[in-house]
Amino acid sequence: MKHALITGITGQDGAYLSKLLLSKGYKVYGVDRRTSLATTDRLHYLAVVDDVTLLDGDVTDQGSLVRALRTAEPDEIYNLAAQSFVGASWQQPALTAEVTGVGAVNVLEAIRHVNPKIRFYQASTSEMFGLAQEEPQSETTPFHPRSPYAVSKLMAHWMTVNYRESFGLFTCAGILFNHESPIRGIEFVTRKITDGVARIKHGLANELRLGNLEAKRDWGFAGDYVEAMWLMLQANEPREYVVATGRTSSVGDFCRMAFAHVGLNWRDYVRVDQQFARPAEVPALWGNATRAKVELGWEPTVNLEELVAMMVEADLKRVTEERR
Ligand code: NDP
Ligand code: GDR
Repeated sequence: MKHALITGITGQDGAYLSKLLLSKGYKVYGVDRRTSLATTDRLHYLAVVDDVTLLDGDVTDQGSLVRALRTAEPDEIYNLAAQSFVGASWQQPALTAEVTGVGAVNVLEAIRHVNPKIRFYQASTSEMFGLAQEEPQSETTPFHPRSPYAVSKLMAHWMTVNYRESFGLFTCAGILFNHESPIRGIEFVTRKITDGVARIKHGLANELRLGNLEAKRDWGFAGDYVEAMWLMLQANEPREYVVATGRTSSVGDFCRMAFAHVGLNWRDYVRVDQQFARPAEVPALWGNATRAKVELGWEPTVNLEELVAMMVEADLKRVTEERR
């Protein structure tokens, strides 16, 4: 039986990846940091909480990682832990660098010392393209990060490549474009919109305040994207891969589709509020996932219309249950 260790197991992707790996017969361990409230809601939502083993640890605490590796004896490690909210990274840049950047180095160092045969996946991001130098973006597009988050991820990305080149470790980096689901964090724009739509539909709110409506993103479904992570670690050679749908839409487009799903016109409810604008914006991202499709046989299965419907329906259900 293969063993996998996931940092960031309590996040959106950690929950979907746990479900995928369990379905493939893995023994799944997760690094779980100490918090004053439980963080296992997403593992409950996908009904995997009883099937994974949580180990106390934090990616900023090297000793805890070494202990986790010794306990789990993983064949594969997926480093998903991060301060992942771009907006917060300007308020807490040093913490973001420590968790999102140095955290990856700590995991790589633990692998180097405990067992260099462990295969490693790094959660890199399309945010590294930032002020994109070409359209669409692929593995060869130059990087231009625009936030402390993206700069931290770029450091982790190059460390991932460097540990392969320096020590021969099997390290892969997935440059994943935005991916969403009903368990996306509420602060990210898609979930904020679908939650807002559900509240407005149920009469609990009468407007939705957003920042830049013109920003464009290539949005996919998280369940599809964790499949790509796993495929990368099964390949013969470690590489970098872009994972994206190949379609880009604006925040305004997402609003239009989400409100239309419940028969409302988004322009009647959405208000622009500069509070949600960013000091430096990433205006447009659009991915070219040809390498992942050709080399890994990866394909997205959920399109944007289906994703919007899935998320709005889940939030309508949640709000209905909250009101009971
Ligand atoms: P989430 O924000 O939902 O999850 C982040 C996870 O990291 C949580 O489990 C969180 O734990 C954990 N974490 C935070 N700080 C630490 C720490 N110091 N030590 C250990 N764990 C920590 O992110 P997603 O699931 O959306 O994303 C997964 C990864 O992929 C992240 O690295 C993200 O930056 C990256 N990514 C995401 C994309 C997306 O569109 N979703 C696209 C490209 C990259 P807790 O529950 O305790 O807060
Ligand atoms: P992003 O996701 O920054 O792309 O990072 P987010 O959903 O936060 O923003 C997407 C775009 O929407 C614009 N926007 C708003 N964003 C938020 N959060 N709230 C608003 O009210 C709002 N109004 C407009 C933003 O300005 C931006 O242009 C996500 C994270 O998951 C990262 O961890 C990951 O690396 C990238 O996706 C790929």
